[in-house]
Amino acid sequence: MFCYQCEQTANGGCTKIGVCGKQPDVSTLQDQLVFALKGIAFWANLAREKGAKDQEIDRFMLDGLFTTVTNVDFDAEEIAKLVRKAATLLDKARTLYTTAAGAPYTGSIPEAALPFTAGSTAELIALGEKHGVKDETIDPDVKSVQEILIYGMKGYAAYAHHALVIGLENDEIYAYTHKFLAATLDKSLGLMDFVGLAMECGRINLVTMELLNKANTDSYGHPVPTPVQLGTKAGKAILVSGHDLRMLEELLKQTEGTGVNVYTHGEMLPAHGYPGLKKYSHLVGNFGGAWQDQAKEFTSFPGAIIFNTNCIQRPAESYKDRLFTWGLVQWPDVKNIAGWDFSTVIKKAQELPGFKENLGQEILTGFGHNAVLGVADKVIAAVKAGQIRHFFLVGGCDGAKSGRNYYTEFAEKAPKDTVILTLACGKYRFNKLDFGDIGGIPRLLDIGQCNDAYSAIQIAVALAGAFECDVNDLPLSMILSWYEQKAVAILLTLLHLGIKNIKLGPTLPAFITPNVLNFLVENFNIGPITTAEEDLKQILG
Ligand code: FS2
Ligand code: SF4
Repeated sequence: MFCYQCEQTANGGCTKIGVCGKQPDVSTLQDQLVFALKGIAFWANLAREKGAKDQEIDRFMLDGLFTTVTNVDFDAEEIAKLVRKAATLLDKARTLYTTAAGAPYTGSIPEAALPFTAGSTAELIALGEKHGVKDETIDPDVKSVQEILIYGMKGYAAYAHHALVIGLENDEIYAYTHKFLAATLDKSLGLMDFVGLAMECGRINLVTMELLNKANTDSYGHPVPTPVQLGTKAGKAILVSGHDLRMLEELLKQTEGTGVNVYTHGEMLPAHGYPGLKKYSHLVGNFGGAWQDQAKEFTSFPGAIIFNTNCIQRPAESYKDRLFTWGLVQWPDVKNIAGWDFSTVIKKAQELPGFKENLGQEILTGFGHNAVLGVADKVIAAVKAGQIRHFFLVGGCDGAKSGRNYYTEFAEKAPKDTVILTLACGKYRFNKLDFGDIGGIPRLLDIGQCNDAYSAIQIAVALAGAFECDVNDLPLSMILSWYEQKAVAILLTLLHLGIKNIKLGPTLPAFITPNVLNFLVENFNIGPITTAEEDLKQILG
């Protein structure tokens, strides 16, 4: 196996087993799945040029890409099923093209687009071994940007999947997904072609985050500032981890009146801010911290636990029998709920002891763009009066590395006349600290999940409009932390929008070569984080 797609990768690439827990068979099957997706895209892209498309093929691209995101699917047999389906859809896509064109394709067909035998899992693993991420026939810088493109696609595929679960999809996302993946098979394309495609991928991620924002806010209303209980309410309990709001809503409906309370975990925390979800009085609080602490924290959760998206880790034996996954999330020997019937999860929660009443601290969430821009006059007046000197967007993923203490220190050391906007699970590094307020405006504003980067962009654009300046000239700095591929997608969006001077940590991606890094530094002045003191000094001058 070789995988270097996430921040915690071992010494430039995981080769024996993933630091995430991914086994070599899983990694190799994921390689074969991505290889087959490229082949499907080759035909689907050509078919679209002839005016033909297919919903099953389009939607499968999202499933396939999202499945290979870090901490989503660890079950070899489940990934093998997807590879078999990919083999069928490869044939379907080829037929789609041939029918639309009225004749078979006469150009040269890349290996990925040729039919393959959907055999046993062992046979699929053997195929995957030939189609790994490492490819020494490709120039390393081209390969680097190709991987950036693919990881960005994996990121937006997750967001497009959440939107589709609510019922919204956008054909432009599918068209570009085929175009991007097909491009990775085109040997005539050079470095700057892939740089252009990566920037375009950032645009498609923006389109996708906007779609997801529409899906979420049309269904549940715009988030409003909401206190979230971090202690426990007496009663039976289910913990929901992940990003998918629709799944949480269904569970809330099915637990209503059963005496089972529902808690959020990790990236589900911002769900409390949505009027359509907070109306359920048995959505009682948030349990635990960021994803990487789950094995330690879930042991003491006396109820059922369900993951609806990443980030699942190897479950400890102490809670494995009360753990469930939903949708694309899979762990071997952990029960997966494939549809919308959560009765097994609810039954499990009812058999378990549940919590005693032990209320604790409350923290605020729900500062999406609608809420923040609702008090824009107050914010702008505070900036003009010199009460707010600077805004920091301290956002992104959390992870286990000790270097991530930087983000806690940065937030703690940010001067009292600065406001911190945050999003995604990196906020758990500082969201229980008391930052106070500036004239009634809280100094820490939780915008939401990682996909709510869309909201952060809306806020930045509105502020730039109010101050009649470019976003890059605002008193706003982006201090980002990355872990998995959604962060890559968001970074590409920010670069597509021309955002400069981003500070990125805790370490730079292993898949970025020195030349590609130089390109990013020269064109976007993106740089690694240093120390909280140094970076604050440099930003605030
Ligand atoms: Fe955190 Fe994991 Fe949100 Fe990432 S809970 S690292 O999926 O997308 O963020
Ligand atoms: Fe390693 Fe990350 Fe790949 Fe897991 S996803 S195998 S930790 S690089």
